[in-house]
Amino acid sequence: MTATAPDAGLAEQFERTIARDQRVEPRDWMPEKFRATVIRQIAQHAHSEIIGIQPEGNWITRAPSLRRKAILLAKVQDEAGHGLYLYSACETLGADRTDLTERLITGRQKYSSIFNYPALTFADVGVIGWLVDGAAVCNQVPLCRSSYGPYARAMIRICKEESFHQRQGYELLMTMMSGTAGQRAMVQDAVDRWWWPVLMMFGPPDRESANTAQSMAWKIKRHTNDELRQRFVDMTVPQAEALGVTLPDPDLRWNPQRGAHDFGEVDWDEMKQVVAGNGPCNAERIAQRKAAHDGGAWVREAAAAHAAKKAGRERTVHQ
Ligand code: BYC
Repeated sequence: MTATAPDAGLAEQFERTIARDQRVEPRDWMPEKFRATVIRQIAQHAHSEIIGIQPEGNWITRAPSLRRKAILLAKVQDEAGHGLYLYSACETLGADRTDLTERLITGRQKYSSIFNYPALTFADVGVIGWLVDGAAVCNQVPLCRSSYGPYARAMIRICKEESFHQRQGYELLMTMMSGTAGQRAMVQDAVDRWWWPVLMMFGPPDRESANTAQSMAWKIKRHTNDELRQRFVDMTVPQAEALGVTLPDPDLRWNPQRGAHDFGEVDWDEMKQVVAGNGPCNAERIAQRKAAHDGGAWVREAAAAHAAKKAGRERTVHQ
């Protein structure tokens, strides 16, 4: 692995790489704080993808047609894949996969607040695709230019898939909006419940964001939380109009001076509560993840035993 005590040359080379907008690669020397910050962000991102399977996964058996079931199954499989690329990207920094999972299920590492809200109706599946994946695309496209190479490269494929997810959600909602009055009401109800939690996905306001300044200086993050939240609101308003739904914010309006939408204040206390573990589904999400991890122990043991046996046989052949 890389040295911990830099000679001046290594530190300068790192600074030059960042200044020239080049990528830091796993074998390059990097400050320990840079390594820890990237591990923190990628691990939380990976955990979010894996926990994010649960709200929608619950709907696979109840999707209203074979077509909707196949689409949802494919989407959920994509999210599992994203988790795997991201855990692998973390391993390139020396993080241990078992340790990361332990940190998630013991609550020592965070995952996105959004997945602690329940998906109550099938309209929620559409709204998750449109708004949650839409927010993910908005937040993650700039991460394709993140300064840590394996993260930036993983984000390229993830963003392509997230953008497909966003479109499938929007298409589902378009179909429901051209259905019965009851279906239209279900969509509006789902939008009303998800809108504010989605705005929380971008993180705390810049004035309270502990990590943004350093992460921007290192080009791990390319925009602040508030910049991306604003970009998302501006992008979503015309989509809501085309869909025929109302975004539940009386303060939402176009501001010609700023050339952007003004919008109401997110309930930051609610976000803090959800991040602290007190959201509507936190306990259930972690319990389900832990049960899946414990239930999979025999598979990990069998794979390790098989690998050891195979290595033993290869040693005998080579003696
Ligand atoms: N929920 O200093 P800040 C997906 C934490 S996956 C919970 O601004 P930073 C999808 C933050 O980690 C969506 N915690 O932090 C999956 C920090 O805690 P620590 C996930 C949050 O890192 C399946 C503290 O609050 N996307 O889209 O500069 C299906 C202070 O925040 C949240 C990513 O992970 C939150 N909402 O900025 C469908 C994207 N917000 O570690 C869709 C990559 C903040 O100091 N990550 N915290 O204890 C990022 O872009 C950044 O990490 C964030 C936060 C913008 C999220």
